Amino acid sequence: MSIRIDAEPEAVTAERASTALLIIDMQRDFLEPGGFGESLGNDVSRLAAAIAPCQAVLATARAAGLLVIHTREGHRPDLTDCPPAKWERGLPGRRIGDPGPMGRILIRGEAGHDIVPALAPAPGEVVLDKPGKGAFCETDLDLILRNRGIRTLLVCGVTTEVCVNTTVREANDRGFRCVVLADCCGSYFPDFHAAGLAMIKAQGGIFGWVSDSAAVVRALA
Ligand code: C5J
Repeated sequence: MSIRIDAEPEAVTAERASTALLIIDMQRDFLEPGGFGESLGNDVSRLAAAIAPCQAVLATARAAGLLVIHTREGHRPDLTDCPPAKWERGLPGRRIGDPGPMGRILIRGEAGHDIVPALAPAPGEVVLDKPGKGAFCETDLDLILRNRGIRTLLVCGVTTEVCVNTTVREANDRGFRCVVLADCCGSYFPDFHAAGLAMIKAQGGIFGWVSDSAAVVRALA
């Protein structure tokens, strides 16, 4: 069955069976008061604003039978999968693996690494642990999408300019069509959020489309 999603720079037509929902890094440490993100001085409400729109899209995607994939950015406790070039860029005492307010920072299994309860994965949904910013880097995401015949991705998550943008660029180069849902994404920096969306849809949609939760709910209803 075909769906038509209102988007910029133009509406997107896709097959429901070949469309997946990809929710990027909606983790407690990035979104919740008292987490790692807030400990760096960030206003986490800018990210938390994306939770309710994501919930609406997630409920609709589940009801429509779409493949749902949740990602989490994080590393093994021994940091063997954390490139030194990534680790060394953190502030001293606030580096990956250091003790944080919700457990060791960006370490798998720690409380802060979990997805926020409002968007908890349902049984059977894919949860993908990724060591990089992009969700394709050193993961089996490409394999999963191709095995399931996916061609179009509805993309939500944080942060717009880092993990969402990196993943969308990777996906575009691999031949997937990406529809980024503006109100389902967030950044600590409003300018970066706006620019991160603008550059996706510029020049006729140079590496994707930008839409929103209401348009996806309408399309899948
Ligand atoms: C994500 C980050 N998820 N900004 N991580 O965007 O470090």
